[in-house]
Amino acid sequence: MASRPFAASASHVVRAPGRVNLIGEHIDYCGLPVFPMALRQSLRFAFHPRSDREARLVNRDPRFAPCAFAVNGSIPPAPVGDWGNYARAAAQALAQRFPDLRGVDALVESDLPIAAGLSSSSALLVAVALAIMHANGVSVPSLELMELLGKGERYVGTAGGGMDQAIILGARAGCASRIDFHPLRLTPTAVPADWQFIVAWSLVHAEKSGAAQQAYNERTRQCDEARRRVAARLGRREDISYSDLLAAAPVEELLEVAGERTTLSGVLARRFRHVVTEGTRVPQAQAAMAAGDFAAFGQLLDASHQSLRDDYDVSHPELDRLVELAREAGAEGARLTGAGFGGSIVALCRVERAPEVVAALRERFYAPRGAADDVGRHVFMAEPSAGAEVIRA
Ligand code: NG1
Repeated sequence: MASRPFAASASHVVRAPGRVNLIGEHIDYCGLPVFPMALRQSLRFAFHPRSDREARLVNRDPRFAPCAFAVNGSIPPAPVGDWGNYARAAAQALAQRFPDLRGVDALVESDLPIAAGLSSSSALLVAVALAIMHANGVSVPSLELMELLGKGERYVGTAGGGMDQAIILGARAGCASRIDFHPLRLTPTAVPADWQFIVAWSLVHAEKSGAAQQAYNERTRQCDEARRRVAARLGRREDISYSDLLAAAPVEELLEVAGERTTLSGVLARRFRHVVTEGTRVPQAQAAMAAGDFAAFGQLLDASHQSLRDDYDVSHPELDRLVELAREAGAEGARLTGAGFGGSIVALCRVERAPEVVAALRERFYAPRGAADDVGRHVFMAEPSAGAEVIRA
């Protein structure tokens, strides 16, 4: 008997958005606040419950082969880089909390660019978790679920912070959200109607399950080491957090101590400087948005990019070029967004100025690289959107 097309038999669909981080880059794993928003672009996960433990996922994108595994508390991973590991990560995290979960059959489709620094992988992880919970009639309070999935994603080998899972689950339409950690808290701020954030892809894939993973994890270790050494030099407890360090001493004093050769090597001092300066930019950016202070927000974006490029070494010449061109075309500020090493930039301009900025990027960045015809896919207006939800198919 011919089986019905899957989309027709799915009972529910999870919509899980991507995200663009406006500011607060590479500091979520240091426990410092970040300021992202969710995008309209999203992953859709059509599913129906199975009666056994199997999870079977088919992706409409032919680059991703079907994936199947049994939902339990210890799921063997597929080889590094396999997309299905994000699904396994979600299933394992939930199964460790709820025994005897049934699986789902699912069809995945997405209009989120892959490896572009916009969290397509965390969107999949969140979608799988919401689908499995729905299929089993179980729930986890929202903040707890964000934390559970933030830790759960480490299954794939990246020592990530919790920003992506938190914003994908907790975003509010029309707003960016400041996310604080320990304890986790989301504070939405309305994006002013005449501000336009533009996202532009550098054409360089930033595969965080590939080469960039090592570089990413190395940054997390360096931040930890720098924090411990500065704490020791200040006579503080070794396990003091970055937020407590920032509350204990003015940034200038922290930077002075970190800059002493006996405290930190050159590289660690630069990593430390990025973390503490970025940590102070986030509340300033949130206040600037709340006050509608466009120029101040733009300056903070520029300062963040410089710090990520010069102190944190996570930029790429193509990201730097895009930032430069966006600024020359009239953007008020621009920076790389997400983990870097490729991926995308985010630029801020007035709504009416956006077409000019896009036209300039097309002519000066994409055309010389033979990608002018695809500008519609590579550049888009970021619309602050709501978090993930389960809807009836
Ligand atoms: P992306 O851009 O999705 O690779 C990663 C981390 C975030 C955060 C940013 C840098 C994961 C799932 N995501 O995001 O937690 O550290 O880099 O700010 O590890």
